[in-house]
Amino acid sequence: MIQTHHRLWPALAVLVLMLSGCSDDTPQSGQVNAPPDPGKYPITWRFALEEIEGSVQHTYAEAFKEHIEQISGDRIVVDVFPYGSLGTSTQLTELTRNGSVNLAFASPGHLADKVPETGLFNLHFLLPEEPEKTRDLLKDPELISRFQQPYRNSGLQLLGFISEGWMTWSANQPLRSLEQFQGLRIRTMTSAMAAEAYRAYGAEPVQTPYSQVYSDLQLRKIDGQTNPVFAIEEMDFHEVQTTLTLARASHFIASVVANDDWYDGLPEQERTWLTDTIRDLADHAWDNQEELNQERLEQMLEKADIRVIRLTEDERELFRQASLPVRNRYLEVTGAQGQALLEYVESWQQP
Ligand code: 6CS
Repeated sequence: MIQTHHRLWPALAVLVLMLSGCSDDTPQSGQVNAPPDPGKYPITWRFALEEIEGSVQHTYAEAFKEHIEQISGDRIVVDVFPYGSLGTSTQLTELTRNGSVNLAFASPGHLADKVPETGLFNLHFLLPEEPEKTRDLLKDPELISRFQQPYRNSGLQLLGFISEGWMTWSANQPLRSLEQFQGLRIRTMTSAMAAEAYRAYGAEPVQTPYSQVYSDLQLRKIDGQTNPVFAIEEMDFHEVQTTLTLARASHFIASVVANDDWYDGLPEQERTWLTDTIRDLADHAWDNQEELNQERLEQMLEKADIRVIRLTEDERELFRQASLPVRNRYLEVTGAQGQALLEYVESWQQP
């Protein structure tokens, strides 16, 4: 398992995709907004993932593929590229921006350096406490519409947000208090905002790509990391960590994005297939992450000598207070647009 996570990306595959743009044996979707031409089908949509097979993103992409192929009567064929076949999250965003892939997952933990407003999802204790409210917020058309322009500024069309579950803190010690965070070398996703959230607790964040985390833990270059339970299990981090702290401080949020020119050029029928599919999969995505996280926690407890700690409400409150100044940092980076987004999301916390 480890070797597959840590082998070098096939740089050639990235190069071939970049040079070939979207062309392959099947024609790609039209660049002009014209009625669908029956002669041009089937066409292929490329969908790149930040996670390996069996993950939340992979399960989502497989459901997306099945749904699109079914409603389009196989006119659209979806090629799914799991993590490891094309590149790191940041590279996948680049491949989407330049049109080498049509669709991708882009997590704010990495994306916030490119689309600063998405740093919002790296803030702790911001989303509603009740899971159902967070599920509804992520589907909220108003929220998605408010994020459209920031994504557009980076050549991306935002299609939707999904939660992949609570971020869990893993380390070789419990992380119950701010004292236990002092000087902790914790790996975070690569954006500055992802790191800021943990610097506020006194940690020394180390921003690295996903593929590097296992070996950095194994070599003790870092002391801990943070990810949803399903990811900790499938990336084998439990082999090199002794303790999981369930803090419920933040969710792992991912966005589904498309290349903006490709999206604009889609014939109306194809765009409808796409947007209907994203809408229809929203609840499936939520249920799937809940199931997968629960199942993987049980599996991990069976096979690994790992301790699980759940923070009390009093312990959580101390972290919540320590996290609040990071919101000012977010506002410094995003200005009035960020402020409006922050206020909008905060308004969802009201009972
Ligand atoms: O920690 C990361 O970098 C990654 N974690 C998950 C669960 N998905 C993608 C992301 O790149």
